[in-house]
Amino acid sequence: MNLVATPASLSTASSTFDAEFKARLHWSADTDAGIEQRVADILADVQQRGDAAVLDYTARFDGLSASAVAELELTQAELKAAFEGLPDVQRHALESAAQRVRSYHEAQKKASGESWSYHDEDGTLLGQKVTPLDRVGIYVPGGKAAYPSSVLMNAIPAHVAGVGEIIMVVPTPKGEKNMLVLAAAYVAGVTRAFTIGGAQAVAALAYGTATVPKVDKITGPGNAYVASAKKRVFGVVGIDMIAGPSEILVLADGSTPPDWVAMDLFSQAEHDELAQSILLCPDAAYIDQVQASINRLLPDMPRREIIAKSLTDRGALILTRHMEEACDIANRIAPEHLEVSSRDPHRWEPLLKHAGAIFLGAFTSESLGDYCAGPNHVLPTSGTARFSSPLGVYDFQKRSSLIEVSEAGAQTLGQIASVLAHGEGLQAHARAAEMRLK
Ligand code: HSO
Ligand code: ZN
Repeated sequence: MNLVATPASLSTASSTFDAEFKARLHWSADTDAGIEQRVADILADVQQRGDAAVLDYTARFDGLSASAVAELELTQAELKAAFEGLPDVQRHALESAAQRVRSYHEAQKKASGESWSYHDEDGTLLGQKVTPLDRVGIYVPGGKAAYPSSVLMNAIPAHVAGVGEIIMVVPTPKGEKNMLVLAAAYVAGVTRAFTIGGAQAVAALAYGTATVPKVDKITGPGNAYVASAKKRVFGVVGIDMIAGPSEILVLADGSTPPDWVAMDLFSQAEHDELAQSILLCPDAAYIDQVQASINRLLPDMPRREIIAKSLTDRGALILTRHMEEACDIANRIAPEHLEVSSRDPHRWEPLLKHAGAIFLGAFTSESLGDYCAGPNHVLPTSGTARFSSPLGVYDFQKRSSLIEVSEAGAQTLGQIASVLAHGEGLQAHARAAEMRLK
């Protein structure tokens, strides 16, 4: 295996840049028809047979047999014991991360998640009432992508929003539990947890079974089956987003040690062969230095094969004409993570519009954001940062409009409504407004 990763070297000055760039960037969320059909069948089966179907699929796909779904539930005592059984350093790290994520989301709730109202000139009250969802489901992947940090990032904003019950599902192949995931569930305030996964778990949460309670919204990442199941149950329940492979874009002015930048590119590349790491920089000599760092550091990385494939297939080191152009291209890519690795990050930040999260300055490694800085690490991918936002408290709340029309207000509004209702040919609407006129 050739471990020398050679991200494509592109120059914005070349005439082929746009075409090469588009080809490299492309990723599609489409799932193949076979998966779609199998998922549709599983959803229909769980909807019909409930617990019995969940048990069948869990035995078949996860090699985990039980005679009742209740046996697949993790008790609060088990979650607590998992937390207490961790080595001190892990317990403290988990608690510190949780505390920082909680503080951040509490600030988010204060800034944009509260009810508001005002009175107009007729004394009519108008406003918006913000309420938490009653019950949400959090999908936590099992196996190689089991991330305790993602448990914190999904459950804590739900908890801060005031969600009544947080139901976690986590596939547990052959019954082998990930103690850090269980401990994170405890720290984050998960209400109930089941060792089930796949499309069958999504179906159980969406439709409810005798044992698994029906939720109002499902969040959390998963494989192609889970993504397809989430898309299909959308409408019956809310969903957060369909996450694509991780992405990092580093915008560098050449002032950060090149090894730091190389490692930051690795940090997302190591997630997945389909992950994308891109460097944009106006300094050709610096790009060569980063390439040299990549070549020197890669052989020692335990996940070097994944990193090498990701960098070779989807990575790019791009020479731009200047930093302004780099900012412009960053906006076109709208990456999940955008590092501004510059001695003057605040000069460039105002030019940046589209990114899931923006990391300012050489010390702000993206990996700190993945675990413990405080902001959420569930972020829009594949260019969707053009129109969507990080997972947040607002995803676990909804809004109701509030209207209390005063007697004076009924006169003003009644006349307007009456005219418009007649225009639409809706007599009952018009009469309802007119009856309240003096
Ligand atoms: N970077 C990932 C989240 C994560 N990283 C979890 C490490 N653990 C989201 O793009
Ligand atoms: Zn990560």
